[in-house]
Amino acid sequence: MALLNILHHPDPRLRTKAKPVVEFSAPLAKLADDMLETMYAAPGIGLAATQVNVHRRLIVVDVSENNDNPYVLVNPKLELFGNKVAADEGCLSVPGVYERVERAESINVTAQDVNGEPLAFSADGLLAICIQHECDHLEGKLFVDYLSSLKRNRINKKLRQLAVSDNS
Ligand code: GNR
Ligand code: NI
Repeated sequence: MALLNILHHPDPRLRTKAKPVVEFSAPLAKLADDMLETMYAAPGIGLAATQVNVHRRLIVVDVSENNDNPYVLVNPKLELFGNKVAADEGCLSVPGVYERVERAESINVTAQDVNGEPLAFSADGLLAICIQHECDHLEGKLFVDYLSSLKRNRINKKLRQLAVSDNS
């Protein structure tokens, strides 16, 4: 087990489109374990491989109260349906920023597990929001992309200043 470093916006590596996972072997299982440990430690309710600078299609999610319901989704595909719902979102790659984002209320998910076995389920509520947020990361998309340019520019300025003070 190991904690992984999380990239922070506006790091250009967060804009990378992830490639499919094709090899289901021990290093993938280790990455999934390390991502779960990193997510719980943060603490967060989801983490995409992109955020730890691994550009493969793998996300982990756990929206349970007691951190006892982890999902590891490899090569996830989403079908969105239902109404749009607006909820406040945050992101471990955009620290300190919480803004309202509209998402589909419900999703059908197909994916593979860490062994390559197919899985399928439906979700709504926070789980559906979080899985949509994580799948966006795999496309190089961040929740701030949905905000007005005024808000986004303010966030970019604030985070660039944070990054500068980290390095000095
Ligand atoms: O921890 C997280 N909380 C959260 C809250 C509302 C909507 C999405 C999220 S995901 C976020 C962790 C993260 O950045 N995952 O990519
Ligand atoms: Ni995020």
